[in-house]
Amino acid sequence: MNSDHKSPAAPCSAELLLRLKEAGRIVVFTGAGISAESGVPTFRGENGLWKKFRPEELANIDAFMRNPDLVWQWYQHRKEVISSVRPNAGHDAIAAMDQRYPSCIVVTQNIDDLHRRAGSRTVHELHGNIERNYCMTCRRPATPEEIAGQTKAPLCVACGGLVRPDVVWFGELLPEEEWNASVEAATAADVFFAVGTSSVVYPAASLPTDARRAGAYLVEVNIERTDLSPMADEVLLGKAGEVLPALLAYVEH
Ligand code: BJW
Repeated sequence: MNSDHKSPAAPCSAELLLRLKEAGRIVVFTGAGISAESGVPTFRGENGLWKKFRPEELANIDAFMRNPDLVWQWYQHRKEVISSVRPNAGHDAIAAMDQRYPSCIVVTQNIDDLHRRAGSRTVHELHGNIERNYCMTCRRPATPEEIAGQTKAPLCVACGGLVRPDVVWFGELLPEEEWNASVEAATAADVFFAVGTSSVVYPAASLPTDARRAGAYLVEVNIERTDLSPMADEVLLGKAGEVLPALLAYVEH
């Protein structure tokens, strides 16, 4: 049932081709790997360039309270990286699925907005967005002008509280609406793609198996096998920016 697809002649199995030709509802669940080819480092793995810092060390509230400026600077640096890059062929192929299918919902763990920039219309961001910031005390959103050029964690102009990035750190709840919409989409999907994620961070990592249990055909796209691979119906090994465009072209030929 589970197969790693590596045939040079066809980018996927006959089963997946048929499923994709007949599918109405596609869900594409993405992680840092989808943005790697744009030049955004991943968190983990061989080329996980944030490995200088383990995400568990910086992406949590205790780290921020202990050293707000360090965590703030990490996010400012990443924001600069993100604003200097463009969506890649993987993001573009996913955006093209919006035209091909009655429903194509993107559920992303990424905070980089590259799916929307590529043109995907329905994007649920499970871990927030690096462009937004808010006051930890009064929860007022900080405007881009208020935080522009701040090299230290800024204080809220309304109440003096500490301003933090609007992202989800370890131990924090995911945004309820985005999470509920993602579970609903996953459990209604005909085909569910898990693209460029190590599938180790929960509860997001439960979506692929929830989808499969509810009847979706589960396809993993990754440069290497992960903990999810044994549960997938099909594993397409390769770069998302190569695998996804080839797959789409094959379905449309
Ligand atoms: C390519 C490629 C190419 C490369 N093409 N592929 C159940 C069991 C165990 C633990 C828990 C559990 N439930 C909750 C937990 C605790 C915790 C957790 O999961 N811990 C685990 C690490 C053990 N989860 C949480 O704390 C979550 N909250 C929560 O559960 O709340 C309830 C609660 C409340 C109170 C107490 C307890 C529970 C919140 C998790 C928040 C995660 N936040 C981060 C930071 C976001 C902001 C930011 O970006 O800074 O999210 S951490 C980081 O990991 C980030 C990512 O979104 C997330 C996932 O990483 P991702 O995207 O998979 O990236 P990588 O780098 O890991 O993988 C990249 C992959 O791409 C690799 O596989 C490569 O091979 C591949 N790749 N190039 C295709 N070109």
